[in-house]
Amino acid sequence: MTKGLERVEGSIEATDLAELLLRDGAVIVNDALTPGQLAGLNADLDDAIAATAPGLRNPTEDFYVEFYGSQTIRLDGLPARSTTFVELMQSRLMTGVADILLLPNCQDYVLNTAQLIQIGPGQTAQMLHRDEDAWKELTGPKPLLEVEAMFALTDFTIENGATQVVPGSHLWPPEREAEPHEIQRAEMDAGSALFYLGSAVHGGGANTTSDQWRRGMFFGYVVGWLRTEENTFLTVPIERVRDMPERVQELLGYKAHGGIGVVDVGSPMALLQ
Ligand SMILES: O=C(O)CCC(=O)C(=O)O
Ligand SMILES: [Fe+2]
Repeated sequence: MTKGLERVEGSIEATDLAELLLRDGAVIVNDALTPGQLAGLNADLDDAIAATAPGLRNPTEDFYVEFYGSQTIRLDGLPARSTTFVELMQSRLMTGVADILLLPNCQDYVLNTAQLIQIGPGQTAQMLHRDEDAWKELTGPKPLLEVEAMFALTDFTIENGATQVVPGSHLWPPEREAEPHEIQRAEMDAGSALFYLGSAVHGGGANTTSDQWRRGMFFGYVVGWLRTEENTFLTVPIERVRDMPERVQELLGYKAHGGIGVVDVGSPMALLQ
């Protein structure tokens, strides 16, 4: 039987939300943003969105051109772009569920990525995926790595690309694919959010309108050990790296690993040219 997508109010306790996430893998939280936070995020990001063309600028692999969408505007670096985003990083529900679900698996968690995702008219549906597949080399039993939320900054509708999500799929074996009837859509009003686990199957929806943009902002926390021992991006100034051999630049982490280690959702090598 098809499993529906649970909806709760923004006043829910983090412990209850974490329990629902463990049960379903994904839950809609109504009014996850205050009206001030919704307006703040949109205002902080409006100019950058207006100045950004759809599609990737420096894709790390051809695969990501299609995966991230040629009719979709994506922006990262959100902590530097939006003071409202910085406030949200400490929001009760995000830190609450991350404390409960990730701290058993790490000393502390870190921001994995935050992206403004504005799906434009004509964008086809994104391939369904699990965000934790970014680390697909980790096979076999693994702890939960990531908790995330997609915040609707405009209303999310079936027509404009509301996120596709498969409740219960976080418990599936990695090879199981969703049947069409198992896919739910995260229709929600601006200010609401889809909370989900990195192990839950989901993807952006198709935008079949001719004139609407679906604006969403998602961010996730991952276990803090998913990184290198030395933080060479801070110990070695980028001006010095520019003068180093290309192979050394790659070895210092400026070569993305598929979708990991990206800047502007693309290759950091572009910063060295
Ligand atoms: O835009 C969406 O609704 C989901 C996007 C997504 O899942 C992703 O880019 O990983
Ligand atoms: Fe995703």
